[in-house]
Amino acid sequence: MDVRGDPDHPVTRGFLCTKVNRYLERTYHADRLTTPLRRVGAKGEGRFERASWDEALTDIASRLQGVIRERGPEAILPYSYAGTMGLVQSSSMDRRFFHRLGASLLARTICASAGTEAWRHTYGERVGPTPEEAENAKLVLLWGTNTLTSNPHLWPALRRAREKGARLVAIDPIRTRTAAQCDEWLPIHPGTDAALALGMMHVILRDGLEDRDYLESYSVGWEKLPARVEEWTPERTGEVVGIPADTIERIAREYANTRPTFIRLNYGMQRHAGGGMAVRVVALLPALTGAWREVGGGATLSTSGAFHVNRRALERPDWIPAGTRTINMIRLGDALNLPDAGVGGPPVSALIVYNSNPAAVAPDLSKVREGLSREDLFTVVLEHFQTDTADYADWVLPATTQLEHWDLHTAYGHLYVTLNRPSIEPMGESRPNSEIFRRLAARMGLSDPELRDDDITLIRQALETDHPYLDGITFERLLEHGYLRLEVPRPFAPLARPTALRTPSGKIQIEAPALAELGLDPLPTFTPPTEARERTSGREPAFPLLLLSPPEHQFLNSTFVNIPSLRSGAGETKLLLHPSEAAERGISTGDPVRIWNTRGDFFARAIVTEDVRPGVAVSYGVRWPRLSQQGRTVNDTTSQGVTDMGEGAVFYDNAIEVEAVGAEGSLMPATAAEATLVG
Ligand SMILES: Nc1nc2c(c(=O)[nH]1)N[C@H]1C(S)=C(S)[C@@H](COP(=O)(O)OP(=O)(O)OC[C@H]3O[C@@H](n4cnc5c(=O)[nH]c(N)nc54)[C@H](O)[C@@H]3O)O[C@H]1N2
Ligand SMILES: Nc1nc2c(c(=O)[nH]1)N[C@H]1C(S)=C(S)[C@@H](COP(=O)(O)OP(=O)(O)OC[C@H]3O[C@@H](n4cnc5c(=O)[nH]c(N)nc54)[C@H](O)[C@@H]3O)O[C@H]1N2
Ligand SMILES: [Mo]
Repeated sequence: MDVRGDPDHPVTRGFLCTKVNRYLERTYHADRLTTPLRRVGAKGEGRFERASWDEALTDIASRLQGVIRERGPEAILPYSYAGTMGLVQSSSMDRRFFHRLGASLLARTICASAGTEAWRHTYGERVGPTPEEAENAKLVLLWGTNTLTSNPHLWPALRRAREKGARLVAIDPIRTRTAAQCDEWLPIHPGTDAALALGMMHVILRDGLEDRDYLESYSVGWEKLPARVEEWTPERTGEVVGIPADTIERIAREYANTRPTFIRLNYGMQRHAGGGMAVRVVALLPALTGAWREVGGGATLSTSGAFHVNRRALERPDWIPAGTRTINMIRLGDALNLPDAGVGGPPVSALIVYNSNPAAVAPDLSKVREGLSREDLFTVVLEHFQTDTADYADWVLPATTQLEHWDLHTAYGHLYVTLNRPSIEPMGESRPNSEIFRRLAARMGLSDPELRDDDITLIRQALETDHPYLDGITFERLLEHGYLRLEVPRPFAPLARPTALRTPSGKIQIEAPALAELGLDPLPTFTPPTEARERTSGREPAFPLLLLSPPEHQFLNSTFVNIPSLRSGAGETKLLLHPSEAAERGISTGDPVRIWNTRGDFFARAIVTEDVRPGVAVSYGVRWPRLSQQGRTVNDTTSQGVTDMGEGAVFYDNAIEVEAVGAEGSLMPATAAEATLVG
């Protein structure tokens, strides 16, 4: 058996990313969970015994019924995110089940909510050029995104653009592998992207390089912009963002004078306190210059707004009891430890985790572990592997992988709907998430027929909609073709002449009055990060370095971290430091270091490099605590703070200090499978 890319696919063109290339190694891994497991040791210890599905479902159903009786249904909290993003296995039967119970709602904010909100206030739904259009661009700004690692299928399009004369510029505090491949690297100070965009707007408006006709026809509030950006001279901007004034001047003029220009903005800038505003201001640049007019011009945060699948039918939000409380997933540490979950109402008494590994991916992990350790918390984890989260479960239930179940996928970088057909039988006794929730619903005596719909029925329901983009996209046609392009115009230039955007004004909102109602500035502005401090500001802060922890090339968030080939590729946890910062602390490449702040600490091996700017430290990846030195990782230092818009995570708004520590053992404990191999 083999896993390969489809050479005819217009976006992937037959190549797979580093991780999915290893999908078989993961699926057939010796550590795959194959039966339900009941905890026999202490929480977190990881000792379990095998049990039957019948025992597991009977016990879980009666425990949940007990919680509902004693505390009410809101004492149950579902916790899920992106383990799989397929609609069936991530947001269908699970939602129906929890909505029918009346469980607490989960605000799924850990990744994209700051940008989503920012875009909603500015442009409405998230659309933009895809790789198929981007190859026409003549200037590409990769703004807070490590394309070669996190979005490699865009890269071939950018290479084709470059062959046709495009210049590629990376705006990133790190010279990532992507920045190293670009024509220019702008080493921006973290959390200051809005300032850079305001500085560029200053130059563009000062020199009369804006597209007046586009602004007048398609936007509101633009006439307030010149006064707003007045103060953002290249000099002032340069001081804030840490880039020379003449570079800002040059980039702004190049941006305004080149056609088409494409900005791929992504998550880097969102993970700071002012992340929403940053996305909004950067995203307005192509409105100012009219870059949206051309094919391949504009900005892409995501294309997910184009997928108008029938989520109402899938998730049944109409079943949610009025007034049900919502818990923000990134505040799990507080939610599990505070008597009213931090939001009012009963304590969380039952936690059901699927498609997520909060004991690794959530911020402020010491709080998360403390909460998961509570003896009066009943925890169920649906998983492929014995993760850190699973170690705290009362029941671990074995789930199927993509190779073993049906699903339907939308996308956030292109416009194709994809059907996922199972190609092998479920491993052992593993079951799809959808099936586990169907069985649990039945065991709890919930009798709605909608709680019995099978996976293919769910796929059909997702596609049942009047939206023209899904016209003619049916299960049968997907069975035949595997994937289908949405019924959108080709080429896709959604904002070339935008006359009916999904914003309150129907236009591009340079001024967004709804933001004022949220206590935010309705006009473009700079919202500084919370923990970032300019070292030049005089007083020496206790935690003078900002720690960035973007995705590792070989891992997918916390997924694949236990796959031997990828583990050896990624190696030990590292900390990248600028030579000036390393010298100040007596740290050399290869030294074991401890990184800490008031929330916690973790260990890494130092790499001294000019690939990061002074004042910044970098540790790639979300690691598994149980496969890390002393069971702690970068997320022991990150905070439960939230962004200005969307209450998103601020993983990179994280001030730390670092010190060399004496020699110690391996920074990389073995997995169970590796331990078995050695003895
Ligand atoms: N290999 C791999 N690919 C992945 C993932 C993975 O874990 N591994 N995760 C997937 C997921 S869930 C997501 S959300 C995406 C994320 O993918 P990206 O959108 O690429 O986001 P990040 O990797 O979080 O950040 C990208 C870059 O932003 C930089 N950055 C940090 N702070 C700032 C800032 O303030 N300003 C600017 N301009 N840049 C900043 C970081 O140094 C980093 O190089 O990737 C997806 N793809
Ligand atoms: N410090 C720091 N922390 C971060 C980030 C960062 O950049 N820095 N990135 C953040 C981002 S962008 C994101 S999206 C989150 C991701 O957070 P999560 O959504 O938790 O992502 P993963 O760790 O990839 O996946 C969680 C688990 O889902 C399981 N899984 C996969 N498929 C299935 C399935 O079909 N059924 C079941 N039951 N389980 C399945 C996998 O085995 C895996 O253990 O992490 C965030 N955390
Ligand atoms: Mo993400």
